[in-house]
Parts: sequence; C-alpha cells; structure tokens
Amino acid sequence: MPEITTKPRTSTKPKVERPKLYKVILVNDDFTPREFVVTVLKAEFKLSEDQAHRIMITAHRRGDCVVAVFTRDVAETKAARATDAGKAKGYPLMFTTEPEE
Ligand code: TYC
Repeated sequence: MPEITTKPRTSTKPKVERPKLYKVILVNDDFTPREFVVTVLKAEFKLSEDQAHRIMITAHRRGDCVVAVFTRDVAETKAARATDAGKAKGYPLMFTTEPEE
C-alpha cells in the first residue's frame, strides 16, 4: 500500500480581497457660489466648516480637489447626490469619481 503524504499549504494569498476604493473629486467652475459649495460638502460628506472650506478653496485654485475615498457604490452615490444638489439650484457644480491607483 503506497503511503500518501500531504504538504501543508504555505500560500499566503488572502482569502478576502480588499475592495477597490474610489476618489470623489470636486471640480471647479466659475458660477457656483463658494458658500454653496461649502454647504454641500458639509452636508454630503460630513465635513467641518474648516475642512469643507479648505477643499473648496483648493478646487477653486487648482481646478479640482479630492474630497474623500469610499467603496465604488458609496463614492458614486455621494458624487451624484452632491452634483444634484447644485443642479437643483441651477449651478453647474460637479463631483466626479475615479478609482485609486
Ligand atoms: N469658482 C467658484 C467661484 O469663484 C467657487 C467654486 C469653488 C466652485 C470650487 C466650484 O468646485 C468648486 N464662485
């Protein structure tokens, strides 16, 4: 009778993958009032006045700014809700999403 020997597995491949994260990006425009951008950032992303103001000013000066990172579904939902808040007031305010490297 041949003997069967088994080797313990030494692979370190994780059993659960980490979900990919997506950036929500605030895009500058020439029309949306600064204070409205701050209000939307505070409401949708639960930022403080100070955090929201810094992100708004960075987008205003550089063209865009990363607001936060989330799983894909959460990032897309928040970006759409924040963009719609501007649209409801007739502003071209825009939030986009893109995968993290
Ligand atoms: N540039 C706008 C203004 O001067 C303010 C603004 C900032 C709009 C950031 C959009 O993502 C934005 N009124």
